[in-house]
Amino acid sequence: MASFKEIISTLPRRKGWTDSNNDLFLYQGFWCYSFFIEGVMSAQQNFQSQPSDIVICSAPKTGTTWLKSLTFAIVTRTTFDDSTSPLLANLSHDCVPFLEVDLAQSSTNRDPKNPLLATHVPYSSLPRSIIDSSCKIVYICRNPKDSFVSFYHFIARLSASKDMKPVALEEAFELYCQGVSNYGPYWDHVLGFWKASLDRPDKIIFLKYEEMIEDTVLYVKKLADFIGYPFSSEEIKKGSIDKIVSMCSFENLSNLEVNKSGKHREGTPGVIENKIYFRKGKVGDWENYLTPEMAAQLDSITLQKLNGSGLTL
Ligand code: PAP
Repeated sequence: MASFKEIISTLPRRKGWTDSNNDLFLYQGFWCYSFFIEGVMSAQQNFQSQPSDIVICSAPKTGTTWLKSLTFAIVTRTTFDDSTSPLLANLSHDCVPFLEVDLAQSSTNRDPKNPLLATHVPYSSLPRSIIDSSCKIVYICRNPKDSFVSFYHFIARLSASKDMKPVALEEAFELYCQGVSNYGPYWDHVLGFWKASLDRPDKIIFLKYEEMIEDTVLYVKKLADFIGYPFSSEEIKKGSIDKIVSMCSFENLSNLEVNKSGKHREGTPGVIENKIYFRKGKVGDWENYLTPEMAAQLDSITLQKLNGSGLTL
C-alpha cells in the first residue's frame, strides 16, 4: 500500500505563503501543508471518538485560541477557578489536543478527564467516528476579511521567527481569494459546517467570532448549555460566567507571562511562540490593511459563495 507521503506527492500542489519550499497540496477538496495532511489521513484511519467528546472545529484564524480557552474553562470550572485554571500557565492550544497532530496516531493518548479536542479539518473530511458518534461539535467562523488579515500577520510573524520570508500581502490575498490557504477554500470550510449545523442542530453549534465579541456572556451560556455543562442559577448569581469571560478575554490572556514569552510545541520543528496567537483580537482590523478594491473583491466572492445558503459573514 502506498505510504501517506507517496499519496501526497501525487496530489495537485501550489506554492505556500512563504519563500520556503513548503507547498500546499489539494487533499479531498481542501488545500493543506503535507505535515497536516499526513495527520489527517492517519486520524481518518485511526481516530475513535467517544460520545462524551466535544470537538472544537474551525478554519485557522477565526477565533480558535479564544474558543478553546472558553470551552476549557467551562468544562473544568468545578475543578479550577479563575485563579487556579491551567489556562493561566498554559496556552489554550496546550490544554486541548489537536486531532491531526496530537491524536493522529492514536485516540487513546488523551487525558480521560478532558473531553475536548480540536481540529481544522473540514466537515466532510472529519474522521467517520466523529460524524457518526453522538459527540458534540462546536464551530466558529469569522468575517473573511479579518480572517485573511489575521492569517497574513500570523504567517509574517511565524516567518520572521523561522528565517523565512512571507509572500507579499497582495500575493497572499490572491491565493486566499483562489481558496489557496491552509485548510481553504475558507468559504467551503464554513459552508460545510453551516449546512451540517442546519441538518444536525443537536450535534453542531455554529458560532460567529463577531457575535461572540458583541455579547460574550450570552454565547458562553449558550455554549455551556449546548455541550451539556449548563450553568446553574446559583452559578449565574455568583458571576461564574463573567469570571470565565474575563479570564479568557484577549486582554487577560495576551498579558499572561506564558503567552508573552512561552512557546508551543517547544523542541519540535513545529515550535511557535505563544505570542503569535495574540495580535489585536478586534473586529474590522482589515480596514487598516486592505484597499477598498481588495475588500470589495473579497465581499463579492463571499456573497457569491454563500448565495442561497442563508448564511452571511
Ligand atoms: P489558530 O487557528 O492558529 O488557532 P486563531 O486563534 O483562530 O488561530 O486566530 C487568531 C486570532 O484570534 C487573532 O486575531 P487577530 O490577528 O485579528 O488579532 C488573535 O488576536 C485572536 N484572539 C486570540 N485570543 C483571543 C481572545 N482571547 N479573544 C479574542 N480574540 C482572540
